[in-house]
Amino acid sequence: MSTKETLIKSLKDKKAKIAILGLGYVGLPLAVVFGEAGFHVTGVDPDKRKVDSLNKCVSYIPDVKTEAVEKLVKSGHLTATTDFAVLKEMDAVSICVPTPLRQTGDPDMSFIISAMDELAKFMHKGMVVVLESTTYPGTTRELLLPKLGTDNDLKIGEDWFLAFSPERVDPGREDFTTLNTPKVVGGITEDCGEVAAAWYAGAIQHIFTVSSAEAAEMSKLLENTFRMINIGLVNELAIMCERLGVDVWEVIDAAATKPFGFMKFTPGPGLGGHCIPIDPLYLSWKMKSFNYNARFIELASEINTNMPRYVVARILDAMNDRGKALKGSKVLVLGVAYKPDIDDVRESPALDVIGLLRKKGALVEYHDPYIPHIHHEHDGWQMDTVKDVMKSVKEADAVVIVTNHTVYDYKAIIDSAKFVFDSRNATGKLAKNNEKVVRL
Ligand code: SAJ
Repeated sequence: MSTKETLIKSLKDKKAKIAILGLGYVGLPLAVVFGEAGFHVTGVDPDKRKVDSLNKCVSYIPDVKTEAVEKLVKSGHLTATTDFAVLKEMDAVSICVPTPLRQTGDPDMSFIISAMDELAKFMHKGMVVVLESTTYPGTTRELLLPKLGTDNDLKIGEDWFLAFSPERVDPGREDFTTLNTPKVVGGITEDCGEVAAAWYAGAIQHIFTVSSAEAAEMSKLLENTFRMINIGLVNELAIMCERLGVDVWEVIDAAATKPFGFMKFTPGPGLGGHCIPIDPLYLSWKMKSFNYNARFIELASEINTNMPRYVVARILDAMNDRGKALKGSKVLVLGVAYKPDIDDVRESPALDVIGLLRKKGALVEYHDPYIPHIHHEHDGWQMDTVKDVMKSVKEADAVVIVTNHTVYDYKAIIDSAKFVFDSRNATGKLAKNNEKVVRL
């Protein structure tokens, strides 16, 4: 049997040893899905706290139940280590490390490069490697292929196999998980795609194979660029509707009654999270090397990035209309996580809104049941959440809803507040003909 046939057989028999590099919100769910499918999985992460937690049968990712980890660790289907040397025993390796942006807006490939440099030391014949981290098209072929294969005298598609398969984890979502979300797989060669698909099909319910790693890389960027651009569209619609004196929320609800050919997005104070505001910029960055300017991405990014400033300008106008200067006023910001009902503040527009309000001289406090403390790295300020939200609502000159957590009682907030600016339409019908409430 060829190396490929032997590897596919060991994958189908679940005898192949699996490693997941990076045990975060993507890697840990993937490790559990492979473990529960019957594979023996070794999680590798430089963060000793993560490794120790898992080996003590405790999950640190909300989407992964501790009971699931405990069962796999006790049955021997899941172990964790900080020692990359285990990779020399592995047959299949999935790389799930972060791909943030640098301050300059360029891709930060340092996590992929350090994982790749470690893996390169332990590459051997008969391995399949899959990159899951969202990145610019070409990364798998241009970066991983030479470093992992060529430098180790391993012939791609014969001695070893390399593919890209984008992660589609949506933190907090329960209906679609790693197990049942269709998984796109694209290989450096056709044989690479076949081996990677055979591996993933052993654990994940639906596999969609594309003809190349680049097609798989690009499909992920389309998914998230689609979202970013449509959010930019409705944000600009909010600005236009305000000029026209039209209620943007009513307009969107009306358009959303169309049962086909429309997908509802809602305006807000800006774009947060570690996917949507960042992934599309990997594509526009790559296109610059082809002397191509990805105008849709640049424009949407400009609109979305400007939304915190637009929100503060609207607050300032609304308070002026009520004879109140923003300077010296007490402003309470409700919700700072990047989206409702989660505890993640990465790239949250709330930090920009608070920073701009402070620059206008407002006395700003915040409340968020999920985020006890925030700090603005660039401007250097930090603060703790207020403890008694309704007391702070009563004392504030203005309450600004930035993240519409479902835990808030918006009717009670409106009743107790002097003035509410609602950037998320959290107040909905309560805002209708209510002098106390202004919506984006
Ligand atoms: N946002 C809006 N208006 C919208 C939708 C979102 O302003 O109509 C804002 C959110 O408040 C947030 C940001 O955009 O600040 C991102 O929101 P998101 O719903 O896209 O949430 P994420 O960042 O958790 O996106 C993830 C993505 N998952 C992956 O990239 C693997 C995305 O592809 C998913 O579609 C999305 O979850 C989801 O389905 O909610």
